[in-house]
Amino acid sequence: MTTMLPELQDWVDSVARQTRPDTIYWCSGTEDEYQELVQQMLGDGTLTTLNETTYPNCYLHRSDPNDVARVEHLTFVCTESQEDAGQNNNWMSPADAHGKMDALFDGCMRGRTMYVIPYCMGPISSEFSRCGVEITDSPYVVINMKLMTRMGDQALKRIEKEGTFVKGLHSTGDLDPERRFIMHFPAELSIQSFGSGYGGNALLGKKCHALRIASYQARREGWLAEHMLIVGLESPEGAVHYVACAFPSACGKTNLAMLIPPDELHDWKVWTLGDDIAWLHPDDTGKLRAINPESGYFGVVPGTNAKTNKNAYDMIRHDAIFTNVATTEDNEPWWEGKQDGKPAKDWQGRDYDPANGPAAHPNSRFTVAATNNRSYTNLADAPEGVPISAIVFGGRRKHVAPLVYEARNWEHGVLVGASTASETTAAMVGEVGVIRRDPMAMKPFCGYNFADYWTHWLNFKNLTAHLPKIFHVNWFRQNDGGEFLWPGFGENLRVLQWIIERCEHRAGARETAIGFLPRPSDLDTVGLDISAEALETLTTIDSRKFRDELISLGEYLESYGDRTPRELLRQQELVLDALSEELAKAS
Ligand code: GTP
Ligand code: SPV
Ligand code: MN
Repeated sequence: MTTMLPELQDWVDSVARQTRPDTIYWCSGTEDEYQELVQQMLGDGTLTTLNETTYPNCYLHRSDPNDVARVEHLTFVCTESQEDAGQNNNWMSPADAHGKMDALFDGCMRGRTMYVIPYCMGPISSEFSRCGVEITDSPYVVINMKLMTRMGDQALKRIEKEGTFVKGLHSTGDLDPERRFIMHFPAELSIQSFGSGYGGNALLGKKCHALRIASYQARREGWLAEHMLIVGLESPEGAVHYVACAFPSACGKTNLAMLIPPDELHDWKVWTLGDDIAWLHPDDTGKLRAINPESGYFGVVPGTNAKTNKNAYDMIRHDAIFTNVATTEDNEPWWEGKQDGKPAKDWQGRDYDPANGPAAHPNSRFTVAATNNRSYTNLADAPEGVPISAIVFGGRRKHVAPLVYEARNWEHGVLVGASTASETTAAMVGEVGVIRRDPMAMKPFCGYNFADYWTHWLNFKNLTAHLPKIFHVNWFRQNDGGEFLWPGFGENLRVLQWIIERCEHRAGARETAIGFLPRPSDLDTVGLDISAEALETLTTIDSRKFRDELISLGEYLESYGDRTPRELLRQQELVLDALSEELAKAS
């Protein structure tokens, strides 16, 4: 096949001249194509079948043991000026990066098939959607893109009509971590990824396009591309709200997006619109509307069970791809926290031995189409998206951060977002459990200077009349014994309920130096198994510790130099002064 769009045809031809594949294959996105690729990969061992009775149409992929997570240290934003990429990104000049990548791509697809994947991020007919074409030599990438994006003929038609698309070039190369780079060229709307076949490194529609490139475009065009889930909630009284939440990788987005109400709140309805990325646009009526650019989930497997997340547990029982999980004697997938069965082979295919560490890799993942999820709503396909009532930031914090608090106003909320910090997780290569700053959960994903990004956020004050309220949550507070104080998962609806009632001006709160916190009595805790002491800890702040946080936040914001918006520093000073006053009063 070919295309009528000369720019696309020329690019495909030039990539083929450079990479020298044996064959070029244009993906149509049909079910037959998916099945043919699966059969081919079962033949060469890239995939294996799982138990066909209990896990129909489910396959296991074991990635190279050196290639199991995103590689932030090898991910670059290549703008002409280093300042435009900002200290939040690794930077390389476009010329140097092209030189390096050209050498790596030279002849790298010899003996392989080159797949051309036209895809659309967002509903095909939405004005908010953006298209791309990924060229890859990995059939595993093709089948993942099929589940995760609107891919194939429909997307190609839109691309040919529009004439613009993001160019993503990917090769697994030889999987040598020394020859692995994920390069972004925002000004060229292009991405080049070499040497990894894993997740966000290789499925270029996801983090590379829908966050890094899209955030850069969004700044120019007046919208936001964010690392946020989108969830719809209907109260027993029939009020419907949509909430967008930004938590860092492996900090609970997928779980919150498909939560099941606890028994006491069974009259609530919950729908999943997205579990990882939201594109937010101001509409004509002054509201912020969100679409999910993806159409599937690439979710963390460990911890998923019938109690924590029954929707996810059930949705991965059929038509799913598993990457790096363990398997049982019966050839079912197995992972830590599954609470059913036991591992026979670990994620590397070795006989399971606890001495080798967890049976499933901590960043093992499932890939499924969004329609597999019982709480899927076809609003996820609505071209106009949904209006957002509240934006929620959060992180994984053992200490300091309370269960929930509300920012005073938009500008303060931007500070709250910028202050987000979290313990690192297995979603990226590196040490786990170290607290790092992760403003708006976008540290690994913002395609430009964070200081300019905060300015852009603050500007929405002038763009949109009815801005969402902004909140901060923490499900991960621990006691001295290392146990979670908050039960989390479905019970998080109790916090969302307070958030929604705040938006409706119905719920009570206590005003503090950092914003509004619920008193224990402001939360619906009927039937909740939690001690009064734990609840008290979760809903109070230690002003001294918070003051230390604010001081360190100030230093962090200042480290971005002149580009840091004055308004953000002013907000930081306001909170710091209020905390100092509180401490003075107390002493
Ligand atoms: P990415 O896909 O990497 O962006 O991650 P995510 O933000 O979607 O995180 P996910 O929902 O997959 O959760 C990651 C881990 O956190 C899983 O092991 C979950 O079981 C656990 N988790 C999620 N929600 C909660 C919660 O409310 N409380 C506790 N204690 N753990 C949670
Ligand atoms: C994340 O790390 O935030 C993910 C997984 O959602 S990946 O697609 O690998 O980026
Ligand atoms: Mn994510």
